[in-house]
Amino acid sequence: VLIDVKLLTLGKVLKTHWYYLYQVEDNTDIIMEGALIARDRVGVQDFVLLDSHTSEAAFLNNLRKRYQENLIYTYIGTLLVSVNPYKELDIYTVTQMQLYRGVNFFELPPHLYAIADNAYRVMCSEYNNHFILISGESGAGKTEASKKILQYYAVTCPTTEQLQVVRDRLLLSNPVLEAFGNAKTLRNDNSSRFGKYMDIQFDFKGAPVGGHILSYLIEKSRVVHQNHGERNFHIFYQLLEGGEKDLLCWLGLERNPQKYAYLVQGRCAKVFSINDKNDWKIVRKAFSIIDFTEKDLEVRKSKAHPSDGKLITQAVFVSLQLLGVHLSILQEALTHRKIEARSEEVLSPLNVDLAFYARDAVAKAIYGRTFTWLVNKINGSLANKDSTRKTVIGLLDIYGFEVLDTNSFEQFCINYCNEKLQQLLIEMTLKAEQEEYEMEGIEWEPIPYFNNKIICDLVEQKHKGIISILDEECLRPGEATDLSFLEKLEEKVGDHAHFVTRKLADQKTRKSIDWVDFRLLHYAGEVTYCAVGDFSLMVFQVLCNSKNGIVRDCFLLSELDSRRRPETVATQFKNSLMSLIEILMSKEPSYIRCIKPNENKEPGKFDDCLIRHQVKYLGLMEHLRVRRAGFAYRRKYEHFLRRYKSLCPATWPHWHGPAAEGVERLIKHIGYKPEEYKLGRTKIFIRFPKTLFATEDAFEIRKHLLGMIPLEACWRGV
Ligand code: AD9
Ligand code: MG
Repeated sequence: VLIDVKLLTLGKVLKTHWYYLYQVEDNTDIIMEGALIARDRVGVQDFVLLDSHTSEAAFLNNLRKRYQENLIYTYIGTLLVSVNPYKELDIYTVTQMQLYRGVNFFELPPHLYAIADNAYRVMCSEYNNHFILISGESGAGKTEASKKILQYYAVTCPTTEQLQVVRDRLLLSNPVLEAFGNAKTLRNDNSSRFGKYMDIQFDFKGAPVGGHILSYLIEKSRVVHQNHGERNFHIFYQLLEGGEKDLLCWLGLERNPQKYAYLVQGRCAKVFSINDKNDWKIVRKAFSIIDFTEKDLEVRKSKAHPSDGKLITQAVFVSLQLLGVHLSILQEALTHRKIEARSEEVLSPLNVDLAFYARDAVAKAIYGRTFTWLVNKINGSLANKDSTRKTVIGLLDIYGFEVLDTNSFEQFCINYCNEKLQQLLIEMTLKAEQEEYEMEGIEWEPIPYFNNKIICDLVEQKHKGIISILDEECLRPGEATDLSFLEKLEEKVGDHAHFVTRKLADQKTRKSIDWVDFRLLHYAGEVTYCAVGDFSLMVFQVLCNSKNGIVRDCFLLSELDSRRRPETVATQFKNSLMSLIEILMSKEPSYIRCIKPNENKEPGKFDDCLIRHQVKYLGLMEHLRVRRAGFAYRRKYEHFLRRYKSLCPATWPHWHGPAAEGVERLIKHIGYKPEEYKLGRTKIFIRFPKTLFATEDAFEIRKHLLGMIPLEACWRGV
């Protein structure tokens, strides 16, 4: 008997969901139907609960429904999928943070805070280390997510007055690193052009007491070249717009960015969404809190050495002063190269193009090393000096997979990095899954998945991989060319399934084309790389002898000795990635996969094609299949019983025996069939999402009928 249509009683939580709830005297069936209608409208909060088979279409449907209701987060088990809303949502308030604090993972709608809180609580109770890997393509929302997690910890973790300094420094390290390491690109107005791994250290009380940042390969080429519609790093424009008059004068700079060729190649010095002047103020403030001294900020000008009364431009004069080097030495280094001939070093002059190239190389080297210096400086201020044991949560926010029109060495590194992280994720999730079944004594049939190790090997294998081949070529200065590099690649990895050179594609016209690229069939798609490289290591010496302390710190004399047989940038990067993976492997993982909804940075627009591609390459379907092939859900007996005990008279309101027995009684009462579940040593494993789904529904209704919750609080988690 229908007695009332209760739409008016729906509370805030349900406002966005168009529920048709009929309050029917004791007829729970109809209430459940109401919930199903709602589910139809807003999708399920965990893909594992999708009723239909795990098709890509069903997956996308669910994502789209939720996105249109501003529900940007959805789980696949414990992995969080996030779709960039491109608008401010009211879900990051302090009230929201408090809501998620200390609450069981599945009890509230999916959120970054649930992931953050879960890692934190496990860390505190099990005293182990964690990391949160945030991945996704450029503009998908990784950096925003990592900042929000940091804020969550800053607000919700216990702290003391003394520790507030640490907290402020952790938070303010972001604007500084973003000023120097982020830039406007076509894909993202605030694109991170470096990889970042940040450990937040906690003491035994769970208070954040320090931090450490590792940075990966900053995109130096941006310093001297920007594509159309892109900018150089933010800091340059901030300085010109916001820098105090005295400072600019002292640096010999004019306010107008149009004066500087390095800043205006993309023809968009001014960006609508960016307030450079304001950002400069934030960065200045951050500098003072992060403990930069006045000396660091305003290094005394060293004396310039314009030798022989030569006429030089103002720009050269100021550069010499700031770099603290002699004109003649710098000039020589920029316009000559050293050639080793019969164990003698001979200077040979460069032509104009090569000299420009050398100048750009200096600019890039200085910027890259200053960035590293900056990170070290920040680390100094975040360091916790007391030696008591700490646990950490690491946040990994790395540049996303990138396919540009022209893909150079930097894209090669970025994509290789994504390939490695994808592998880590596959291995760790599958491994964890299998280990868990084993530990719990549950039978488990491994499911097939594409292991991208084959691509990682193609890049990194000793002697045979692309990086090794590159290294070999770099050891033959003068002889090696882009073409010889490609020929070597062709010879050594030409028949690899994931490698194609242009030669194969353009066999007939080979003579008439610039044969300078090769293609890799990445996990995420095919990318053509241009093999024009820069392997030069000049000018280092000059900068080691600078009179400017920071420049000297950046170019250490001691490095010169080891430069005889230098490690190439590629090898350095490979090694730094290897140690990153090692760091991560030793910790408990949580994953956030970010998705970019459209190419126009537009709120509310869900571009099916673009999103399908990401779902594919992020491996989300595989992840879901792995989750579903085994058991969709597993819960510790204690947790399962605590949540559902009201569904069985034997366990309600109290169960005094062992939790495992309680669960057995409970599921017998609610009618689980043998094929629906398995009982492990400490957990119950539920095979089908539907089973848990029905239990959840029954639970909500039961809670309402028991008068424990008002109707409007039902299905808040749907
Ligand atoms: V890149 O690989 O560094 O180029 P990210 O880091 O994945 O990229 P970012 O976090 O910078 O992307 O997000 C891009 C923009 O999307 C931000 O500047 C915001 O304007 C917008 N964004 C991202 N996440 C959110 C969010 N949760 N709420 C509102 C968001 N806006
Ligand atoms: Mg970013």
